[in-house]
Amino acid sequence: MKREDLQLYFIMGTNNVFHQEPITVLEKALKAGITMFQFREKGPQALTGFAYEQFARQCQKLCKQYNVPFIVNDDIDLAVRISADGVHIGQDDLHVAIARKKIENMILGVSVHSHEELQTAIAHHADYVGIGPIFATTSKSDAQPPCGTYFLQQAHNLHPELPIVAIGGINCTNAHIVLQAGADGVAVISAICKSEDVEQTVSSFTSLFRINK
Ligand code: 3NM
Repeated sequence: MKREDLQLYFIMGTNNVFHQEPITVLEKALKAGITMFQFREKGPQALTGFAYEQFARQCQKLCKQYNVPFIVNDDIDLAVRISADGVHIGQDDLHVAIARKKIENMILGVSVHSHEELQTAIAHHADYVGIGPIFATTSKSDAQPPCGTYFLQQAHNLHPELPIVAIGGINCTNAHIVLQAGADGVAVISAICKSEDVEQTVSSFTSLFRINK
């Protein structure tokens, strides 16, 4: 994984999209320049069974066309079965050490909220960590309270070699704050899923990288 891959990390499941086909949103976002994609099919009306895997494969195929890494949230078995590029796990999911063993050399991303979790992720060779929610979010029902940029900044200063993506309530207007605090990129759901002009939104994010880095 290149750390630039984290610059604009789009996360989506069918639950996050309202007025368009989810796959259309993904295609627009890929065309406009997202750098990584996470398949996160969760929540009350989430797809299950065959439809779930079929949708994952559809998203994966599109990502391949645009040469963008395809990451699966939580579901390590699915990731291995369909040969995804990687897996992202939270602290409630499979323990980092077990995940690393199961996925071998695939990309491993881990959400961390404390120095202890950060150390564990590093010890088990996470390829990147996610830190959040930086700002308030409505996209994750069990999200912790917003944590601001303090921990992000500390994590970056202590481990400058570790790729970090910031998440939670990030949009085109506040993204510069997390980039200045040391994040390599931003992970977003609603900023893109709820955008009326996905291409324009993606371009606004990507232009930040030309200014900030
Ligand atoms: N994980 P939005 S916050 C999936 O803090 C997720 O670990 C978070 O969605 C964490 O960009 C979050 O719409 C939701 O705020 C991000």
